[in-house]
Amino acid sequence: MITVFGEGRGFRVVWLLEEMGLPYQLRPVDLLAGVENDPEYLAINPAGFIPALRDGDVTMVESIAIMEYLISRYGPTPLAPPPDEPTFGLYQQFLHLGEAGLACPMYFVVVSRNLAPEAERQNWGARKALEVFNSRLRLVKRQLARSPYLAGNEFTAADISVTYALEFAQRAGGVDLGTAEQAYVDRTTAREAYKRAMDVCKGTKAWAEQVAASRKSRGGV
Ligand SMILES: N[C@@H](CCC(=O)N[C@@H](CS)C(=O)NCC(=O)O)C(=O)O
Repeated sequence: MITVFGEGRGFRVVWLLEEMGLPYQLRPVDLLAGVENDPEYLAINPAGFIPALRDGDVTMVESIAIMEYLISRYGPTPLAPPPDEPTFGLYQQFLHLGEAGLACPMYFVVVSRNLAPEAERQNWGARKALEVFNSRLRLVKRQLARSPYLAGNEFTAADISVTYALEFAQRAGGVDLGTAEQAYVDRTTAREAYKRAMDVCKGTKAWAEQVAASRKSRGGV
């Protein structure tokens, strides 16, 4: 049985597993309660971040690497174009840009905004990270002007990677998406597998609902 440890970016992995119809279980990891209180998880990932994956004798971290592992191990799947397809380059680029160019810099914006001591919230590193996120977002905007999904006409794992990053930025980073990016997120998150993943990732679902409710109460949509 495949085990996914932790939500956060683990949501990407759960969404992919739902898209691929593979059986799995989610083992929660509560970072807010302090990962140091979870020795079982620290034995899986001594660095203490989430997510991790266990599949038989294979244990690994890094959400994008985990997605690539699952696709290679249990594919082929239409979620990943084969290397001889013209869309393969775009697919690879956006699969990785979703983490390296978007979610990773956004993480430092989010922790500065929400977790840093008051006096350290406005800092050069967080501003630079937001600048990096916004510059990489231009590549997403340009691609969405060309095709409905990031690797062309079909939904792929690259869309899982980038959708996660855009929703993370919206919910926790104070980022307002443009019309095309919002329409894209509405399209990708309308998928049944996304909804099933949300039902499995109870912490993510509760957080998303709480952010949506507080936005509504402030007069947003
Ligand atoms: N590049 C990693 C990032 C993992 C990451 O930063 N996860 C966050 C939560 S989504 C975390 O565990 N943060 C706590 C820490 O880094 O100590 C991935 O894509 O899996």
